[in-house]
Amino acid sequence: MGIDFDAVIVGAGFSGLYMLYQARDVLGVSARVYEAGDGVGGTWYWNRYPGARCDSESFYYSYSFSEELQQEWVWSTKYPEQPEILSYLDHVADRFDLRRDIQLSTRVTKAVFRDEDDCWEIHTDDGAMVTARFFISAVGALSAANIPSIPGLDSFEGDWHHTAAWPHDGVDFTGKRVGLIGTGSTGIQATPVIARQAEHLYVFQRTPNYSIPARNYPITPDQMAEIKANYAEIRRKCRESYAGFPYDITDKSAMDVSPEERLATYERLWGEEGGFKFIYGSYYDLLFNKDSNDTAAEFIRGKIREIVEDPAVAEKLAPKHYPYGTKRPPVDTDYFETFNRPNVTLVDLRETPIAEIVPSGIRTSDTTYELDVIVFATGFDAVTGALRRIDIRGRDGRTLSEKWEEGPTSYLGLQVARFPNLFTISGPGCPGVLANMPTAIEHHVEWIADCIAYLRANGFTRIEASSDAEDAWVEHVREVAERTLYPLADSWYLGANVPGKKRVFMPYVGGFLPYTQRCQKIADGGYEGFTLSTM
Ligand code: NA7
Repeated sequence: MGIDFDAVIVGAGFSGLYMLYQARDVLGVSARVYEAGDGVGGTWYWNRYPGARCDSESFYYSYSFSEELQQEWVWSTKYPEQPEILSYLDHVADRFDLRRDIQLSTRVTKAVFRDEDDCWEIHTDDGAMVTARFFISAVGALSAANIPSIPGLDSFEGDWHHTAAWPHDGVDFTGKRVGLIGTGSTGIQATPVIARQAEHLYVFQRTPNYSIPARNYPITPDQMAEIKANYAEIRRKCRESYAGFPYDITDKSAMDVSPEERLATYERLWGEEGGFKFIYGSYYDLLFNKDSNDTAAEFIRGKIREIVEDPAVAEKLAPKHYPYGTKRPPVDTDYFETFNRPNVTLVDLRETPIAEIVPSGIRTSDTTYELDVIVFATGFDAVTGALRRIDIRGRDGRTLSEKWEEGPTSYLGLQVARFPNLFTISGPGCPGVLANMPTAIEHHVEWIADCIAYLRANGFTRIEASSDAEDAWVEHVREVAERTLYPLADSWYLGANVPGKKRVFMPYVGGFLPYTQRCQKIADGGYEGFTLSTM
């Protein structure tokens, strides 16, 4: 039986585009990408909600693999908006002539491993089936939308949208009463923008968030020239860091400095720098030491109380029940300020939970909010959701979804035992979602490409993570997470946002550099923990 492709890749976002480039143009193997959307871009194709932008700075939230690409592309601002990132990815697809191997508007529905000839049968929603030696998931860790099953949604007479499936021609909120559910990074970006247009915006908050101002600015030609001249150093810093960000890491604990010095640091990071530097460029132990964390958390609560004029609203917006940074820290522009607008109301769902959706709006335990539009900014079935929605069957016929019923397992976040020749870019158990994604993605893609090159050079047709290596890695991921404050929050890192999802801390928090070094050592040692074989 012949095989149609060396590699089939699912998804044409940051991961899938680069995986295709590596497979086809670097390794020289045949590859096909299937993408459900009718354009490339992944996250940046789907998330078109008002205010959607990157929380990482443009000059490092981008590919590093091509010097020409990074030298020719010009970013307009520190934090680009969704359309700009989408046009960057469109440019990448054109520049590297990737489109001819991408089949758009096609969803992979099923994939079955064929034991007899070490290949995958991949089924798509157009009724076709192709075979491939390697099946590579580039489906994205934050792509399976989480729409809560609130009773009565079907009865709602207005419009409703999830932020990750936003209409391409936009939504006009003018004169509308809007209810927005969710105050994660997405809700926090969307709130100020919707509030400026809507007649009235009701923000339904289940958990308040420690959001840091972005301090966005346009990048001048001189600044861009300086960034371009320094790309080598910026990229080196990203690769050698704890989380893929090019920030200078301090070895100081927040408890090692005087209260005055700490306050000055936090004021500078809040007032001038903004964004992720607050967590990744302040004190090394904010995520390890509760006392240190308390100093940052209290500082942020103080800022919320300063900004929000109504003290009762400020108290509701000030997070108190989990440490700062243990849920993904949002980055905002005028989020807390928006609650001073007369057309914005905060609804605290801890006090008055949603009872149901009714034809005219949302009914909480104490009143009904009359609405024309409901916006679900309720996040994702993160990391595992998109893969579990595909019927993937490994060598014993068991599905990946069944295997992960009791929590996700993987070896290095790259492979799953009993699923040979399946690679999972940004799978569970890797630093990806905690890191600067493009840096983490480039690492995974290059590791997979090197692995395929090794298998081909040595005549192997199959690679599979051993169950022992997988068990040991899952245990290591758990044990490293236990040493941090992360498990103290009900976050999507833990699957806590999806009812019924097994609570397992999914990202690897042992540090990006130690992780990549370990992956390299495993590869250099002939893929320790994997079984390599020939048909
Ligand atoms: P998040 O960060 O998961 O935020 C989702 C928000 O929706 C969060 O405030 C949730 O509250 C809330 N939520 C979820 N389900 C419900 C229900 N049933 N009722 C009320 N509120 C609910 O998703 P985002 O899209 O904001 O961000 C995802 C990632 O994208 C982000 O971390 C970045 O990496 C980019 P909760 O906190 O669970 O109580």
